[in-house]
Amino acid sequence: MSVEAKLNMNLFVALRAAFPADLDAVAVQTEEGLAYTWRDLERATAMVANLLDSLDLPPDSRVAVQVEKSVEAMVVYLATLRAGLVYLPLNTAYQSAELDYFIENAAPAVVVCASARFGAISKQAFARGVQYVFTLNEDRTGSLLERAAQHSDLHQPATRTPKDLAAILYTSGTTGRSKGAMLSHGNLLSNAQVLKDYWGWQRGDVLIHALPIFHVHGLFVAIHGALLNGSKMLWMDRFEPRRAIALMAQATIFMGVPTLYTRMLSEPALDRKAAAGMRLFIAGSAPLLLDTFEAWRTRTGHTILERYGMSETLMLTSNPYLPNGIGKPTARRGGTVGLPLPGLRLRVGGADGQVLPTGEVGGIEVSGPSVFSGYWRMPEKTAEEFTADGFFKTGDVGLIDAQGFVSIVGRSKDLYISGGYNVYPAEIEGFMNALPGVLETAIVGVPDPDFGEVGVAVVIAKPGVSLQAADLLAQLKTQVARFKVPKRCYVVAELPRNAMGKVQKNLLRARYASANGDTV
Ligand code: MCA
Ligand code: AMP
Repeated sequence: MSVEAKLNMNLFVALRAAFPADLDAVAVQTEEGLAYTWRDLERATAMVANLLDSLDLPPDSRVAVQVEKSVEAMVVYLATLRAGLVYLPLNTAYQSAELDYFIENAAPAVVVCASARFGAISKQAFARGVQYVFTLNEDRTGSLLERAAQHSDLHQPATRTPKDLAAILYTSGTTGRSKGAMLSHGNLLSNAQVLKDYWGWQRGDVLIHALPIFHVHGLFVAIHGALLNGSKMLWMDRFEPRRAIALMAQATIFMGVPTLYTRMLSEPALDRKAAAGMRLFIAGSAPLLLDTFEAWRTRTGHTILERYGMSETLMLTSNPYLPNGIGKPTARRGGTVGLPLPGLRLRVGGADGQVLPTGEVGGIEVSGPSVFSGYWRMPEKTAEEFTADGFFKTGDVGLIDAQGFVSIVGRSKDLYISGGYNVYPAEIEGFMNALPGVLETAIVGVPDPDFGEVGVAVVIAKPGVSLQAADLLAQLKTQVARFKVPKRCYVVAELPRNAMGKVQKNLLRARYASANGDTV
């Protein structure tokens, strides 16, 4: 490697340096039977990066991508890093109003979408000042690859410093609109390196890549993990439990949100034999129920390793992989998210800003190299989320025990997590309140055996209006991502309120916890 390349702290350069010597070995294998070699990844990222370079964009220009999961979509991510631009992934579930906000707020120079959505998205994008809209489809067609094919397959990665922006990930909020968490090359690389060591990635590891690549878990934790270890990925465009179980015979590592584990547990094919060659099962993004942790151990003989993270901070804690500390075996403990990762400082803060002692419950606060620098163009919101001494306030409520294990016991923010996706009731209540005939809505998350939690909407109609719950949900589905749409809706005469007139969501949670909650 040249001295210049060594000084280049572009995340892509570090990932590329970890490619195995045999560039003709398979890097990614799809379920359709396609095999992409490491050389294919090298060449394809070079061609797309050259296309991006040819647009002559200022550094830090954003490339917003809303396409279905595919190996080519991953190539676009890596090429964006390579070209020194900023990647902005957008869930394909997002509807037009949601997309419009992201485009307006992030002001990307480039948007990539499916051909089927080109008409609507390009109109929106050009109206918001986007310069280029390319298409990319699941079947590898579209203008992006057509244009990239005209470019050289050699490319010198753009020089980046650890502080330079690599990606913006939008997270919703309890008030107002979504905020773009700014993640730098240094944030992403430091976290990937820590996880590579902590989880004992080794020669010969093969990852089943089953998660969407719009969010931290599938895009960073999984992809960076495999690439930084030069490991092959078995690529699932969509998770399907039986196929995932069948892939275990050729794999060693699986990463999933708890719903993926409960869905696999529902399959008779899951047993010790199916999982015999696996080394590690990792869960995160939502609480893993103790029942799931134990059922998995009984059925497969493997103990799931649970870890905890956020878009703003990347991975913060992990249950141990190897004996923790020097010669001290520490078991993975169900119901906890493990120990703070090396280099991260994690503490529990009290209501008055004091740091709480071991075992006391309070707000989890963190600082360290993977913690983001702030929200895109929102300095006030950024300032609100950090303590005076620079710790990020996660909004998760928990404790650290005497052995250093962290448990999350609640959240100070009003959100629920459904199948690994965060849903902020305030955002959806806003949409429902704007529907014709709706006076007021309250949305709560209630337990669900499949998604962990699901939303329930409780609605009051305007005087004299008769509302049908099913109609309300159908209308909502045209406006927001499906995973944000409550699974049940009840039209009621009044909502329970405290003396201050505030809706008592705890009472609604209790009342609508079961699928046959009261319909009024
Ligand atoms: C799909 N639906 C959902 C969800 N997913 N509803 C609620 N919650 C969901 N997560 C809707 C569908 O649109 C459909 O609605 C209906 O539910 C049934 O869909 P189904 O076919 O069962 O869903 P699926 O397509 O199989 O998807 C389920 C899934 C998926 C595989 C669990 O949601 C998923 O991949 N989740 C992973 C999310 C993730 O990667 N999170 C990581 C975020 P309709 O019938 O109306 O169409 S990163 C993060 O949290 C931090 C940083 C971290 O620590 O990792
Ligand atoms: P996101 O905003 O999508 O980055 O989601 C981050 C949130 O997911 C965290 O603030 C936690 O509330 C939650 N989370 C992630 N991993 C876990 C876990 N293992 N257990 C409980 N909650 C988790």
